[in-house]
Amino acid sequence: MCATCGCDANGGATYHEPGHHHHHDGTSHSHTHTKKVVDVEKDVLHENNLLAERNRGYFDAKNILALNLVSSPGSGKTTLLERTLTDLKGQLEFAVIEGDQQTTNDADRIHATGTKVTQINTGKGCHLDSHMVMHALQGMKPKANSVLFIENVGNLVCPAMFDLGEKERVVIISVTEGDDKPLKYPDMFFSSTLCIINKTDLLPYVPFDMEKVKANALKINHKLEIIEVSCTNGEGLEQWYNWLKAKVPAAELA
Ligand SMILES: Nc1nc2c(ncn2[C@@H]2O[C@H](COP(=O)(O)OP(=O)(O)O)[C@@H](O)[C@H]2O)c(=O)[nH]1
Ligand SMILES: [Mg+2]
Repeated sequence: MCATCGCDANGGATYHEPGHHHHHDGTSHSHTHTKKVVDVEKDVLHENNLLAERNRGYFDAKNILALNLVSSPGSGKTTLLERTLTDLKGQLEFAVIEGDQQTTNDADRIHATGTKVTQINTGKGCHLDSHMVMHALQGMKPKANSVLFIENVGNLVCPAMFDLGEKERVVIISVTEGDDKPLKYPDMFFSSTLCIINKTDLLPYVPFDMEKVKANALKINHKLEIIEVSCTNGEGLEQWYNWLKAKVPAAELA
């Protein structure tokens, strides 16, 4: 349960039972609940958005390409970063902020690649927010003209609402998660500019319709770019690296 964004409250939620059609009567009871939650959410998000703009100004001034990596737990965010940081070493300057509820496991994995990394533990929090990122930046001072990856807490819901000041949001799903995820978690796919579909090496073993997941994702966000990769066998990674390099101003490429 999330202690910071109020996502355990039922405001705005609708309930569906298969085979049953509900008629909402709009009683004052349900209205009161909805109003309360929306107000709280507005305050939290307003403060977050102000600090996100501050972070964005910092990134712009230092010409830092900040990317917010979002996904469910285990889709391969850290593995993708490990591959990327290793394969592009010497070509681009990198820094990483790792978000997890507990442990420094991911930061340790990134550190092993020789990349500057800061771990943020959110405790009971289910997402990173712009305030946490601001503090991490103050400590780590990423270099000008670098690429900053921010690996968010594994969760396809709450991180969608929290702008961190990033330039782009990259959503990662893996083929073991099912091809209906874009429809179930539309906010995440709507707010991202790139969708990476990982673990294509497992396609022979799982029922996952690649064309269907793409159609579902594009139904939510018709501008979404999609790249299929396998971090295990390296398939498709070149396309991801090209996408990344194209986002960095040409003069900064080594
Ligand atoms: N088969 C396969 N496994 C992968 C791939 N990428 C990551 N994994 C595995 O998926 C698990 C979760 O990866 P991790 O990077 O920790 O995911 P995160 O929670 O999103 O950071 C690990 O056991 C990885 O080795 C892939 O392309 N193919
Ligand atoms: Mg991770």
